[in-house]
Amino acid sequence: MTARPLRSTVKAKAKAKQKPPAAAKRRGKPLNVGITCYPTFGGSGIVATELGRRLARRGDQVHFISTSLPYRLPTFERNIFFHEVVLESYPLFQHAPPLALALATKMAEVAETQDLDVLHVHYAMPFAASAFLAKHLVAPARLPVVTTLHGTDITIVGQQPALLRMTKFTIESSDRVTAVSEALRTATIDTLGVHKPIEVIPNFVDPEIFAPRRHRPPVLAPAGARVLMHASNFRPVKNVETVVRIFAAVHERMDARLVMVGDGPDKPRAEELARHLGVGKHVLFLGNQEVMEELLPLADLLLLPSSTESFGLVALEAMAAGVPVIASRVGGLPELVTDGVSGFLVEPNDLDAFVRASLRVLEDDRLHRRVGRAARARAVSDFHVDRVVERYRAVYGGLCR
Ligand code: GMT
Repeated sequence: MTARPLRSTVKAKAKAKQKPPAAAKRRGKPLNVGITCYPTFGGSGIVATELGRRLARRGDQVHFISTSLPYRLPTFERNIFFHEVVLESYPLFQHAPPLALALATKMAEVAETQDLDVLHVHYAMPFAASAFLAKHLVAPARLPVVTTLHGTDITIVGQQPALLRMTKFTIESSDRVTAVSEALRTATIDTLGVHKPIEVIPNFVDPEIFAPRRHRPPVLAPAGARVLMHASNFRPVKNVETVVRIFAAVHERMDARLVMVGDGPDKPRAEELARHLGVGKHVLFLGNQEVMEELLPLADLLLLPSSTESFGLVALEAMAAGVPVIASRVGGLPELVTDGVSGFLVEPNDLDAFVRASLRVLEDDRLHRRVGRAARARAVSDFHVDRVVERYRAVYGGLCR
């Protein structure tokens, strides 16, 4: 087996199984959970990784099955194991090695060798298809599959004519389906015609980790300058050029810096636009960063002018850090941000409205403080990691005999 345990030997694992920690015992029998996600930067991978880490901490054994170590997964943590899917190339494969098949093979292998109670895939394509195949590979043994829909797997990728039918079929073949927002649940039913109950389990944040900072060292901007921030994968749906335009307009009125976190296809255009608008030297492109919990509290404002966004995990993380968010009124964002209370919602292409909302909150300290506090309160009360992880755990529990 090519599994790479992150920790421990078979002996330690057997011991953990025999003697669950007291807390886990109170919460029911520890489970063996397989998790598949995209290992690269991106909200779905973060959610899957943080979920797995929490499950492991409460006593479950968590097996990540992926092509590489998910980026937020530490290399050594109790009860967590990593099983690498190795993709072999071959001259006949004109496009790419068949990931879905290699993944299905590895899922089945891990299910059998690790006695998985449940396999949880994050992002429908192609993971729900791989899980479907794995389930059949291990039959007559049981392998309950949970599929969590994250967003573009439904709103963009899953709707491509070449994939639509398979997306719908594999979602419907999952034992349980969850979506990260009500908006995504509705989109799945409306656009794919999925006939299957979909439970909404929102994304989550640990408010101990993402928290406001009382003192903010002037590392991203000189003292006195306001910091506007954006973090994404710089894909067209994120409208990163709009972020730069909003900033340029704000910068005309006050000393400010724009911090752009992440990487992706639209980054060069955003850099070029910043130069073109004459604000190049006030915009910091940081690339992908692992420590969002250290960066976000340094911001005065988070901008998220996406044209579609099923949830907007970075908005939630900013809210937990007490940072007001100005986001598009699209997808699941209204389920997170209450306009004028815990942030601001603006029509996606209304640049003037984004600028007005930004100036309003940056020029009014009392409003800024009030919205920041309300944002944090909302994140803690409705999206606390402990509560959400228990909801996933309940889904698994309902599937395990
Ligand atoms: O395509 C993306 O934007 C990446 C995708 C992902 O896999 O991280 O993001 C989606 O899932 C996140 C986690 O649930 C959500 O917070 C994002 O809103 C969602 N992206 C979109 O809907 C555009």
